[in-house]
Amino acid sequence: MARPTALITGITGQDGSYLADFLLEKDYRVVGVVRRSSTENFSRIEHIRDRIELEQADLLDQYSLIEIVGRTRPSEVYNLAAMSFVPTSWTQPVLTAEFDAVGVVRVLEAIRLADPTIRFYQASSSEMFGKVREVPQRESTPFHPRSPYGVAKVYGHCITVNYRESYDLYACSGILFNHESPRRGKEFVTRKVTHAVARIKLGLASELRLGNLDARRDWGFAGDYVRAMWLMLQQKEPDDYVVATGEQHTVRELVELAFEHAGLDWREYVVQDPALMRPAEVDTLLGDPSYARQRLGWSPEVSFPELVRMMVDSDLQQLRRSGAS
Ligand code: NAP
Ligand code: G4F
Repeated sequence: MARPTALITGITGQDGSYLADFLLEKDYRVVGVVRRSSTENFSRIEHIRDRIELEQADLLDQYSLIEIVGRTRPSEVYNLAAMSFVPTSWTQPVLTAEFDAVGVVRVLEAIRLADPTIRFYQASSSEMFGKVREVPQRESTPFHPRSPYGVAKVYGHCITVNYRESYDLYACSGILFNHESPRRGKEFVTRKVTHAVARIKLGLASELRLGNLDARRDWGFAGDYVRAMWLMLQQKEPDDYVVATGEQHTVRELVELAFEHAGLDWREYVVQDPALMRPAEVDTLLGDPSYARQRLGWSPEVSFPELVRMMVDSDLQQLRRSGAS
């Protein structure tokens, strides 16, 4: 049998890089979509650069997507590309809507025109639940987004469901709760904390400024979550799934664990900064992954303390290797 081809938008991001690793292990031909930039940043996929194909296209450009889907003939398309940092969505709301909302329908249109048998995964988000209507959140929980990012993701989710119902596409929306890793961007709170802990430990910094320490999140490991994405596209029928650990922690707990792992007392270093508070916060997120467990046989393998320790250790190692201490 010929190798299946997967096309990944957002391959240079955290999830794209883990998904590419995972699909290569399964002997897929992996085609990654990258947008043109004056300086390449392929650091997350450097280790697999010679095993994947990279193609230039942009979620803002309909023709580039039609051309790439038509030419590379994938059997699966994973749409992971997005402006993914919630605070930026208040300063660039129109761009966020273009990437994260209209971008999804551009990819769906490319599939519909090139080959409607292609299986499609949309990276939806627990941010859609926002001001949560029930605890824990499941597939049927109503949405109440609290940021332009969350609003755009609701459109992406709904248009995916709509194309499934209108055109009979095999289109799935994965409602993923926060997932992290050593490859997480340094602006997100987990990596911001673990990177700062490593810098403080090595004498490179003496303070960490944070916003809301009381926010609660359901944090998992990105390597576990890309497995769920793939499983969604291997079923008989397409559907939408919540992917989460079913466990919740505060930002304060994250901070305590990370500093403790490095033998430091967080109270000596953490400063709360009102400038880092959000105009409308998502106070609490807790997912119910029972449907994914039951239908996909999926469950997370890395616990929250393991995840935090993995990230602190990786940041320490990276800084030491770069000779930073
Ligand atoms: P990430 O690390 O920020 O990666 C985002 C990717 O999107 C990057 O590869 C980026 O490319 C690409 N991108 C952005 N705008 C683009 C455009 N106009 N055209 C083409 N590519 C573009 O995000 P992530 O954490 O891997 O998340 C992956 C997806 O899952 C996103 O859609 C995110 O919203 C969603 N999600 C994430 C989480 C989470 O906790 N991580 C939870 C739920 C949903 P550049 O390298 O060129 O910037
Ligand atoms: O790490 P965060 O920036 O992630 P957030 O906003 O939950 O969004 C992430 O998860 C979503 C899934 O629910 C994804 F869709 C989205 O793309 C992204 O991956 O913030 C987590 C919490 C927030 O409540 C924030 O207010 O941490 C709080 N926080 C406190 N101090 C901080 C900080 N967040 C950041 N980024 N920086 C701080 O200094």
